[in-house]
Amino acid sequence: MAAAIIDGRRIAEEIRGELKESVRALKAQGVTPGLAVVLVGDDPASRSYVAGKEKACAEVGIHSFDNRLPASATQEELMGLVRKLNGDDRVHGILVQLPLPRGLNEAEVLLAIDPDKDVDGFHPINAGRMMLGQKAFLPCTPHGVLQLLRRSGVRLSGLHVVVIGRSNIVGKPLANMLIQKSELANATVTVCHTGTRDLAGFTRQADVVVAAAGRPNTLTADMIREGAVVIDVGVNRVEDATKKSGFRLVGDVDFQRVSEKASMITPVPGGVGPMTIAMLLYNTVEAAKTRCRAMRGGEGVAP
Ligand code: BQF
Repeated sequence: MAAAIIDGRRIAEEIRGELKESVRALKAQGVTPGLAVVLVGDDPASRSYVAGKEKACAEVGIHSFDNRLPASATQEELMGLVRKLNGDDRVHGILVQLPLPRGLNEAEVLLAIDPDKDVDGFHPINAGRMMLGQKAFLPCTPHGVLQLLRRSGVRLSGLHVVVIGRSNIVGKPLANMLIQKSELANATVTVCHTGTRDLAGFTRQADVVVAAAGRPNTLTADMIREGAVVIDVGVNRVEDATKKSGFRLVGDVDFQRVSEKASMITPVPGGVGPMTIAMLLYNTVEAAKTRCRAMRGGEGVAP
């Protein structure tokens, strides 16, 4: 089977179009959604991700506040900045670009972000709410994967999804979201990782495989069932002398071969990556809506 390519750029654009409408409505009520972006240090990949996020904000009408600290910044400086942003009423969402430079305590920084401004969904409060099926900011990449599947017509209910990877940012939250008894999910989930014996034995039983291992060629054609749906979350830079940048992006999947056997597959670039950014914008707009409602009396004392 030659797989249909799931076009993440197109679906992300569709979502940005929906968000533009919401932003218009918010602005009409006097609220401009604001996202504070915090970049510490000068890692080239992080700079490029931040640039992409700020550009996407501008496109839908979200005001982005750019905050940069040198790699030499102390934990206290960073904590001070986060606290300042927590108290800034123009800021509805706070994004601290990860990974932080060596020596900075990521967990402590994420814990300092106001959970109601935690648009990355990494605060333990949001992780807990999500796991309990309560309203929460959902981590952007896993939420992007769910939206990509839904908008491609894949109904997950009852399907067997094999997730490869158990990171706090992708694998763990995605597995939790997939098992929720909800419209988007209700799947049967297997989580595989570097400690899994006979990975192929699991992936061959999957209706949907999500590769989020962070290593090229983790998923090869012999490892999937004919007609499986394959989602590639990997974003790996590999050297490529023919590129101006000196590298190209590849996923975790052997795209060439796997796409001959799968029924649907996401490319890299242009698959999950653009959806990650779209869901960040979505969370920021949701944060602004919540504050807009609070201003309009939702939090007032009963008459
Ligand atoms: C695309 C990320 C690892 C570590 C920290 C579009 C992105 C990537 C690819 C992007 C990522 C990966 C981000 C494409 C944000 C996804 O066209 O394929 C967008 O910007 N991402 C990040 O902020 O931090 C990371 C991966």
